[in-house]
Amino acid sequence: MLGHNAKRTGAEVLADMLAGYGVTHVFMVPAVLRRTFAEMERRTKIARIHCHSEASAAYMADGYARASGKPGVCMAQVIGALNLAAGLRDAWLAKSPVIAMTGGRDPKTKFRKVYQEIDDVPAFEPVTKMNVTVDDVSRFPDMIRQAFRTAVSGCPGPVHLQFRGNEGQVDLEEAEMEPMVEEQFARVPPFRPEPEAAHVKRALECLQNAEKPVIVAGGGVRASGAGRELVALAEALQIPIATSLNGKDVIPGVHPLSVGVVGSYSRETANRCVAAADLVCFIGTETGGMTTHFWAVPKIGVEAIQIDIEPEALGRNYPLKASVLGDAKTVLTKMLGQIDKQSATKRVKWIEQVTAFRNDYQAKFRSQLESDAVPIHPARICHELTQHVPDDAIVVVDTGHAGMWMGGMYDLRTNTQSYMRSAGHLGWAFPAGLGAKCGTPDRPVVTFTGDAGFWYHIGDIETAVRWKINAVTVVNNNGGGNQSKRGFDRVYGGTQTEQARELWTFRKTNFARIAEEMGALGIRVEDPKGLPAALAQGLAANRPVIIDVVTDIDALAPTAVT
Ligand SMILES: Cc1ncc(C[n+]2csc(CCOP(=O)(O)OP(=O)(O)O)c2C)c(N)n1
Ligand SMILES: [Mg+2]
Repeated sequence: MLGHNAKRTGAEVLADMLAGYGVTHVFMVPAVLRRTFAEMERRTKIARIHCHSEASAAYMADGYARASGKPGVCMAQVIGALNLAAGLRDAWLAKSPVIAMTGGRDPKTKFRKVYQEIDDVPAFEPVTKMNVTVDDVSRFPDMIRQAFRTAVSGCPGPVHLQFRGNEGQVDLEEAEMEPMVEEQFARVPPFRPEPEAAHVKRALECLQNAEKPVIVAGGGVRASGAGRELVALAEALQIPIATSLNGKDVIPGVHPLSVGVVGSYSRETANRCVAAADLVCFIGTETGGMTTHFWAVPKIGVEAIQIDIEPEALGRNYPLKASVLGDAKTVLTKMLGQIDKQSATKRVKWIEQVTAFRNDYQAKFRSQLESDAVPIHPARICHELTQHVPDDAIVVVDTGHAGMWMGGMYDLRTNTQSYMRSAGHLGWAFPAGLGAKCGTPDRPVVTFTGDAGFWYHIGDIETAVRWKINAVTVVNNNGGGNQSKRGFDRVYGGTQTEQARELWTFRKTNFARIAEEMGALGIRVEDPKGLPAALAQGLAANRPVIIDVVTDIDALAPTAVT
């Protein structure tokens, strides 16, 4: 209250509030909010991770958020603001609570061609839930609270605060104000909205009456922490579960009712199961193009029901027989309280068919998964990770081929393992894995990326070494971006010329040696039999580790089955 509070600088208030919300790391390229960084050092234990690009700062904050459930904080001065905005796009697509802070314009000088300055605010509009300017220091307490509240509430997502001054120098000013923290908004989910009883009943009836139902579970189930309830419902009613890429860790892949990831970067078991179903129950998924292979799996017109925390998600792409608005865990718990287990008997045949789909996949892909080929087949890396990643690990995966190989061929073994994937940006995984390790320092983090993906932020090996961020990164190093191979084959009429290969191949590079030069542990693997020992050595190293796996440039991941 004005007149009652001590005078404080914006920097003191911001530092105290970040600490109060439980923020342990912020990710940035200097210089932004300089005084705040000095106050963080004096007043808090927050680690100030200075990285090599604003995009990687945003990806680290995103990885931190997805691993810990707490908002990830990233920052940039005015000239770096759009690099940071670019890095928020993956968080936006994945619905990850990231708080971005930038320096911005001063009303005293704007429109006078200040060095490095443009109006950055509009560029944050498509990638944020809240995009505001903090022009007066007295607004620090309420705007920062609103940023946390917005980032984690409902469907989570990024927010942006632009502070006055190219480096946010408004933090130097003083006002009578108190740091205020609302602990409820320090992590996802702050609320668990209750569904309407009649809607739950109707959806459950649909599930129980179906003979061949399937559940498609997405990132909303993950954000709600509803994996156990989901699996309990599926077991009680004998319903197979497919997931989106974003929801891959809501059920272990080894569970007999798991059919894997459905859609474009998928496993054929899931696509066959979803295509054959007589009822699809979508939970916490936006039913987007990736998860449905552009609405081909399942086809529009299939009988469908949906559970989501966002009203506008319900029925967006598939007309529904029943829709339930609410938190996934709350809805599933209510369903579990009133199920008719007897109804499972009508699904015995369906589960036999689903088991056959599972067995077909294993038989068809075993030779790739267990391949002894040199150069190494990427499927073999997935197989070794399935077997050797620790029970409490977080696996972080890049997009493109990395997303296809791992989405389709890697299996979580336990419900204590986690999986996070790029929502589309090549290069996201390596920094996101570092952020995940900062957010959950007691858990092993294993990142899987292609070499093209790794090149983007390779400089942040040095960041990992400097800050002792001991993640293990496995590089599927085939000397090119070979997901592009099929596309260039097509446009070159079947056979590629040397010039065509210029469009997707690189110089052969030893990433283990580069890692060593930067102070990390580098391990090069050329024979697949060396993979388990390399992983064991990497996981035990207590240092940042790059495992450079030399793979076959001609190996192409299976495409979606429709
Ligand atoms: C920011 C961004 N730019 C471009 C792409 C398109 N893209 C997808 S995969 C890929 C190549 C991937 O190469 P690599 O990481 O080496 O994996 P590989 O296909 O060789 O296994 C490209 C360029 C993308 N997904 N994101
Ligand atoms: Mg590659």
